[in-house]
Parts: sequence; structure tokens; C-alpha cells
Amino acid sequence: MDLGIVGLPLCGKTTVFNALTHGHAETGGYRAGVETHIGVVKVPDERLSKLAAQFQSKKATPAEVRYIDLPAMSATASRGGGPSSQVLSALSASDGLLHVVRTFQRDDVPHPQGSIDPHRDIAAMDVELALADLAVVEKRLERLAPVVRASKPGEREAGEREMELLRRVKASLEEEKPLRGQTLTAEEEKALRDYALLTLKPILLVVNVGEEDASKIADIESEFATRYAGEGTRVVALCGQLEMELAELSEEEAWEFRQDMGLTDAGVQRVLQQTFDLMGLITFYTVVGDECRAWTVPRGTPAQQAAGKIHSDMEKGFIRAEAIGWEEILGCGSLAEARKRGTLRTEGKGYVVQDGDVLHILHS
Ligand SMILES: Nc1nc2c(ncn2[C@@H]2O[C@H](COP(=O)(O)OP(=O)(O)O)[C@@H](O)[C@H]2O)c(=O)[nH]1
Ligand SMILES: [Mg+2]
Repeated sequence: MDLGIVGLPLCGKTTVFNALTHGHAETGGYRAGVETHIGVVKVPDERLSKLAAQFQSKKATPAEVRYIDLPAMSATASRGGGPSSQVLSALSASDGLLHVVRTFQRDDVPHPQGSIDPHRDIAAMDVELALADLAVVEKRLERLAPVVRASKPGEREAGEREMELLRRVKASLEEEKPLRGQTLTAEEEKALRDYALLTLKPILLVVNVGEEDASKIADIESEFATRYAGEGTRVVALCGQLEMELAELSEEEAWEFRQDMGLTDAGVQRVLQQTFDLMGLITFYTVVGDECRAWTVPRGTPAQQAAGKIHSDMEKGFIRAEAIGWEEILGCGSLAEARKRGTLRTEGKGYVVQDGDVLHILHS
């Protein structure tokens, strides 16, 4: 699961990235604005710890989310042209976007627009993303038109339908409207999936608040959530700078510090939770040899496809899955015991994996 980080220059992208990934990427300076950083967050998971303890696993491997800190799109825009193709391709390859928007005030960190106005910045980013999508759609239309014109009558229809959809999408992008809010049929969404359009990706808005407003974070978060949260959008407010510094401390020290600052929970943890929620992710588990492992898949994923997450051979040669809820297996002690007691279910390839399932995949 990859999330690409977007936001204006100096809004705190790298700071938030460091906070999330316990990273040490340089913030502020020139170099900090042009480098790409990739960081992995291991998802804290109590269920996994309990399973590993039960099975006396030597290794407990948590699920991972990757965050990709990219140079700001606007900062890499060449004169007259769009943002660099490297940034665009990294963003379109991401499963979702994390948009950092700045509310912190600091005289030594100039805002590219000269003033702090998060709502203006959010709108500006929507425009930037919409324009990037518009370029993709226009290019595709240009390529498609002669192909459709030259195709035989029987084959022309599908091409014409695609062009009609692309023209409609183009019209709304020209109005600088993200496609996220548009009503598209499931079929249309599927047709557009290959283009990996940025304004169709789920987006997590991270409001980067100054330390002096730490005690107001909950209010700020709900204010922004009321305005922006909805289908495909979630909101988290946090103090990026503070979270980055707390990421360096032990858990106890960080907790004490938060208490003093009037913070109830870790902002970075909320980012992870909201990432899961936004992406519709669930977690399933495998116990193989001395390793207990957590995996994430989108809610609604069938067993065969989930098996492919573990290994592509498992998906190809999928025979069936044995499944049991994580709590249930704690009561049984082992897969073998659960099998004996008849609580281990046998499921076919179409079985929709449930959050917390322990799966044993049988494959050829
Ligand atoms: N006071 C304060 N400064 C911040 C905060 N977040 C970022 N900064 C500062 O803003 C500057 C730009 O941050 P950086 O993460 O490099 O921004 P980026 O260009 O979006 O990656 C750095 O000097 C950071 O120390 C914050 O929450 N509070
Ligand atoms: Mg940066």
C-alpha cells in the first residue's frame, strides 16, 4: 500500500513523513525540496502480538504502509510546463494521496503564497491535480481519435464510448474540478482505472498545525473534517514538527510529553488509522513455520486474490483456504486443534476475506 505525499513547498511534507516513518530526511533546505524519500510504516497490531504469543512464533511480521515523500509538484514544474514526469509517475503509481496543508505560522519559513491560508492551498492543490489529470486525458483523446476513426464499424463502438467518457471527464477537469466528487458508474470507474488519474485517488488531508495550537487540534480537525471529509477523503490534524520530535523518544517519554501538551493520542497513529479507513483496508493473518504475519487487503477481497498478496503462485494454484477468526484460534491454541474441533472453516476462492481472519492457503 503506497501513499504519495503532496502539498505546496515548505508545508511540512518531509516533516510529516519523518514523523510517520521515524525518518531523518532533511527538512527545510533546498535539497529537502527536491529529493524523494520512501519510508515504511509497520502497522502496530495487538492482534498480531497475541497470535504470535499463542503460536510462540519467533517472528511477528506486521503489515506495512509505504509513504512516499516527493518534491512539491509546483516546485518541479518547468517553465510553462507541468510538474516533472518523475513526480507524476510516482503519484499515479500510488494507491492514495496524503495531502499536507499548512496552518503553522513561522516567519523564518516563508509560505510560497506569502500568507497562511489553508483553504486557499487546498483548493490550489485540487487545481494542480486536476490539471495533471487533464494532461493525461487530453493525450489519450489525441491518440484515440485517429485509431477510432480508422477502426472497423464493429470495433468502433467501444472506442467511441471511451472517447465519450474521456470528453465528459475532460470537461469537468477543465473547470478544475477533481473527479473524486463526480458521479461515475462502476463501469466508468473501471474504464478510467488504467489512467491512474490523481483526482480519483483517495486522499488523506493532513492539517499541519503549529505547536502553539497543539491543544486545539481536535477542534481544528473537526472543523476541516466538516468541510472536506467524505467519500474518498479523510482528515487528520497534527503538529508535524512535534510529532517528528516525539518519534525520536521512547513510547513512555512521548506519552508524558503529549500529556503535558494536552494531546490525547499520537497524531501519527491517527494518520495510520485514517489511512486504513480511507483505503478500506482489512488485515488478515498467516501462521507459517515460526512466523506469524499480518497482511492488508481492501475490504471485499476474495480469498484467491488475497492469497496473491502472499505469493503469486498461491493465487495461480489456489485450491482452497482454511479460515478462522483470530480470537477463535486463540481459544483453540493451534490450527491443528481448531481443525480437530471443526472450527476451522473450509472456504473456496470466492470467499470474501474478513478482518481478523487467520488464513491457511492450500495451493498446487
Ligand atoms: N513550527 C513548525 N515548523 C514546521 C512544522 N512543520 C514543518 N515545519 C518547518 O517548515 C519547514 C519546511 O518543512 P518541510 O517538512 O521541509 O516542508 P516540505 O517542503 O513540505 O517538505 C522546515 O523548516 C520545518 O522545520 C510545524 O508543524 N511547526
Ligand atoms: Mg520536503
